[in-house]
Amino acid sequence: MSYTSRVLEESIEKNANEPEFQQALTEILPTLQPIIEENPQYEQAKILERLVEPERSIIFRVPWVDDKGEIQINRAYRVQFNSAIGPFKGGMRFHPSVNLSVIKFLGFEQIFKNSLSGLAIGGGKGGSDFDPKDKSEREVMVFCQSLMNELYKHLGANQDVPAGDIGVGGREIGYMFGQYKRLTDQFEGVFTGKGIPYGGSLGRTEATGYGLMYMVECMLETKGESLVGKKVAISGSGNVAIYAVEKAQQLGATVITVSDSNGYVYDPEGIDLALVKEIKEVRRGRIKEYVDVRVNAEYVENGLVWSVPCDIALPCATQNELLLDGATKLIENGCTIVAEGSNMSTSLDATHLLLENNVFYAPGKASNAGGVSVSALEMAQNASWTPWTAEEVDVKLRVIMRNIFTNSYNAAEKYGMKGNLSVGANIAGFKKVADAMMLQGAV
Ligand code: NDP
Ligand code: 2IT
Repeated sequence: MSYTSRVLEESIEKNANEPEFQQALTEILPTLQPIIEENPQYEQAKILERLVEPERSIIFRVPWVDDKGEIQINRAYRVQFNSAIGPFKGGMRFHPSVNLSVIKFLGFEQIFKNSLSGLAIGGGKGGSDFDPKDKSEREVMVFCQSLMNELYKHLGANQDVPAGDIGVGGREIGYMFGQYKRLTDQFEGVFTGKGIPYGGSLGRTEATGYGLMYMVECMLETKGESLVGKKVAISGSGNVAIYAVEKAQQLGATVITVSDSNGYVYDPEGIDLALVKEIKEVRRGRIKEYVDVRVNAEYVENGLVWSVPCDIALPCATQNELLLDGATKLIENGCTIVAEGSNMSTSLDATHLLLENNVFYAPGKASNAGGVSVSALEMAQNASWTPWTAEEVDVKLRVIMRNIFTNSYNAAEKYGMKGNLSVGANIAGFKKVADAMMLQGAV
């Protein structure tokens, strides 16, 4: 049995109740086989056995008092997966579906993504099963403060630097950062995605969505095409989706869908982004409100957004949102590019189907790396007490996304899998981390 198969089998058994983590392991480990064969020292040094085991996992209670005066208890996590190439770095997710398996899959993916960014950031992820959706401003604040009363002990600008993810945006980061500062008396770059008045980077809010479109530009260039005139289907209507819509429109595409967990909107004229921002960023409302204003658009409750014909599909909501049925529809309708804004958007069987049908596919760890990359740029600005302009950040983001594309593309080609960005991204991300671990001894 090959080394990668053996470690996969052992880690699946060891993490028996963690389906999302198992899925990430199954997606990544087998693709590393060629680089493992080329570098027998990795097996000797048990690099894979070490890589699949987080350096530290913290699970803790978050008690808080709701608006009725009742005590509520949530569970929170921080999985500090790998710090071989830099401080732990990765977002916090607040969503009722959060559990250890979800946080571990996200943290594991983050190791490779952060390495691909070319910047000095290790992999980590955290979150809680808290649902900010139905909570008042005060409840969100006291929850964030209570969570930090424990988490602050494990964070630091050179130790572990969280950011946002599903359910965690500028508001939540502000409350968590404020509580960290209060508890430690330190003003340091311990979160990214901070507000601009207190050390946030210009361009971080837009970075994931914009970066995704810069990646799609690179994919199109290989076919001598551009975004002009392309029909783009996007799922989600949160941070990543909104700024993917914005950049896609700026680059000449027509975005025809957005969604949330209740349904999708199909607007053949092109999504009215100002309206989506008003509903989602200002009112924190539901996407179905879109058709109250844009009466010619259609709202489909619980529908399959991937059944809308498009040239390019960009899942930007959550994991496993593009399954076999969706992939089949996309292929039938002539879609030629799928690039993931969300993490592990596509199930393994759906990914295989897309690849078999020559759909050019970019995995989230490559195509959504713009967010964490600008986070690392925020850390650099904080460390030097010097803010950069939005233009400087955007230029750097675009260069980073192009490098990620090229490095992933070239790695796939080198190992005889030309065009398979999934394999390429895994190999390119793995190499730097593995070499850093080798150089640091058995740690
Ligand atoms: P937001 O909370 O801003 O938005 C999430 C969107 O996805 C909402 O429209 C939400 O709908 C929808 N969604 C969430 N969970 C589900 C679900 N279970 N089923 C269907 N729809 C769902 O999060 P982000 O935009 O920040 O994150 C979206 C994805 O991008 C995640 O996978 C995240 O890990 C990834 N990502 C985020 C980065 C960032 O910088 N923010 C960076 C890289 C990746 P509803 O309101 O109904 O829940
Ligand atoms: O999945 C991700 O890369 C993020 N949620 C962003 C992480 C970060 O530290 O900016």
